[in-house]
Amino acid sequence: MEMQPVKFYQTGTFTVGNRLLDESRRSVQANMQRTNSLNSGHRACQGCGEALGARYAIDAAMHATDDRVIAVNATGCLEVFSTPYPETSWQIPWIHSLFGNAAAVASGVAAAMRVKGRKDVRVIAQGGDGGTTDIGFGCLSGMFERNDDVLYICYDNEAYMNTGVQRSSATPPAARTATTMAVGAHPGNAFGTGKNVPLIAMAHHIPFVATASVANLRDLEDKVTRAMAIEGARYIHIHVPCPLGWGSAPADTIKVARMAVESGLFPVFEAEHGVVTSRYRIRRPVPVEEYLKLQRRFAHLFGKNPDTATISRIQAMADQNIGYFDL
Ligand SMILES: Cc1ncc(C[n+]2csc(CCOP(=O)(O)OP(=O)(O)O)c2C)c(N)n1
Ligand code: SF4
Repeated sequence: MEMQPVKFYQTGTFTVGNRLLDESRRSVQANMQRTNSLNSGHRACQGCGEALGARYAIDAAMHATDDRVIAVNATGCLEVFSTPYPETSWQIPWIHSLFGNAAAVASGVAAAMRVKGRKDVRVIAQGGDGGTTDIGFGCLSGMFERNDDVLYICYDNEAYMNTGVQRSSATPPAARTATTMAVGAHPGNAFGTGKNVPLIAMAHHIPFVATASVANLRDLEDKVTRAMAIEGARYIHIHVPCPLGWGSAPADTIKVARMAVESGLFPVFEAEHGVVTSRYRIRRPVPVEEYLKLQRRFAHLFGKNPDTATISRIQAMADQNIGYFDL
């Protein structure tokens, strides 16, 4: 019988299994020995980007360290949905800090490990954008400035989701939240506010800063894996859509995340010691409109009389990112 080679298309960047690849090149999730660090049974909403990002990030960290990770978790959705006392979905040594001091607690755990001579144990701090860019910012900056041996991961869902979708300093302009209502002359969150924590982290000249998205889980795993091999302060900022707070369909989480990247609104890059060393170049550019339309938090920009002026201002922000980061 004539044999015909069969082409497999499921080994590319956008797939997660990769069982057809050589073992050394497979994703951590394709490995049957993966930790399942954030196990089933937690209470995250359907399509939660934060649960997905955390699962991939911590499994990759465990894989890279031979399962020697201690995680410190700020208050927020990730902590609340995973650990309804006395139960937990975490399969790793894990400690809940306060809302604002995860970085400081992690610095303390890292110091304790140093005193005990346990160089093999690696420490991760993690929290939402509120716990990172707002209330935890002072502790985080101190951790960077002292170059403490901690990887800090921020899961950026662009608002305080756990307490009912209040604005944070990572909430984008024009977005409707419980505290930036879609009313008045300029509905939603104000333009010209907020802060870019990855750039601020770079300004501390720490060894490694990266942004990542649940749209590209291989890239996320790769960045966490490399970060675990570096000594000193490291920061990874992961864009994680929140269907509940953004008003997007749970099934669209990856699509929404990808459009944030492909529109230029969420630049994916990495930096060492304050210098950008690589960036993801946009493959299929999309206008910001396509991204915004998928989310009810921007619904006031559309309808019978679309707010083209505001949409153009958001497009200008994306264009500025594309120019600045050379995307
Ligand atoms: C000092 C203090 N203030 C307020 C709260 C209430 N609180 C708990 S979680 C949270 C919001 C968390 O938002 P974020 O860090 O963005 O994480 P998300 O829930 O969005 O993942 C707030 C305000 C608290 N626990 N402690
Ligand atoms: S509110 Fe958002 S971040 Fe929180 S569990 Fe639901 S989808 Fe995830």
